[in-house]
Amino acid sequence: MDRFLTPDDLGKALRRDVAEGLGARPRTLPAKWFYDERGSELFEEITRLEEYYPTRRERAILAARAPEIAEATGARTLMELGAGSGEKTRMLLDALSGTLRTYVPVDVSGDFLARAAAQIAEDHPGLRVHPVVADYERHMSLLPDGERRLVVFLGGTIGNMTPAERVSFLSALRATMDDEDALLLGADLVKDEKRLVRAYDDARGVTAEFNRNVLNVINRELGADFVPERFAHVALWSPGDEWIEMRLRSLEPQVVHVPAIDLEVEFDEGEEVRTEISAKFRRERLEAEAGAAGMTIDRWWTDADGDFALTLVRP
Ligand code: AVJ
Repeated sequence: MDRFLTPDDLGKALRRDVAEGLGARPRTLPAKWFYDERGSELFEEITRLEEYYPTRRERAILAARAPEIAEATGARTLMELGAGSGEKTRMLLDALSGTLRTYVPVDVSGDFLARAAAQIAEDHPGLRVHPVVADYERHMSLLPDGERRLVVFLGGTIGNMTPAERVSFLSALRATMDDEDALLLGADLVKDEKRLVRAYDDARGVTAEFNRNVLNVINRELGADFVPERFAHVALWSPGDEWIEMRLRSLEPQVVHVPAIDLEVEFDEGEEVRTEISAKFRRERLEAEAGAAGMTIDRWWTDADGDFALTLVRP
């Protein structure tokens, strides 16, 4: 297992993000801090909600197109960014079994990676499994290369980045790619606003709990005294940006202390913290961004309803 990120680095990054994000107005927190053990469980639960369509749609596309993906790429190395998609990974590994030699899962959580990698290795004797602990937004140039590499970035997680972040992410990835390499990218698509908002504001309140969980993470890791129930979950569509925004809205005037960074945060009643953006795409936009990063969209597959796209992007 390669490590480009220690638990200590992660702690530092959290302190920096919280100091910057809560120390200024409008208040923001990066979406990546949702995913401690509890947050990852809640996200799994979200993927099973009736309202949350992306996971099911992407899985259906993958099920239909895995043989074509194998045929088009002949991948010998499969590198998965954010290795959290167990079932989808297995579908790809099975479809690529004719050519695949090495599987490289990349994640910020070493514990999670070790468990996932051991399971994959057990289920695929003969496959070389090479887990890498890294933040793909920061360590792209350090990630291992490999012959005929297929990089997969699924789930629509690219939507958590702003347009500028997406282009720098894609450019950094492009710089590591050879002509025979490819990127398999999952992207959620622009659709009816009501369906989009429902997917991020489900009736049972699982997404609300997921959203508030970031406050538990900050309490535990930085000794803060957030009372999550004093914040309401907000999900809204921003038409100009074409993204869903999740926010936490302070239900009352309150002061929160974050001792690890010696920060005191005053919230007005109704003041909001933006906790996530989840951009939704149109084909032209993704083509333009891939183009800006020196790549082209070679294949574009959607589900029957046109809800979600799986695309093969090439240098
Ligand atoms: C895992 C980032 C793709 O943006 O849809 C689910 C996370 N947030 N519900 C998304 C999420 C609220 C999800 N991604």
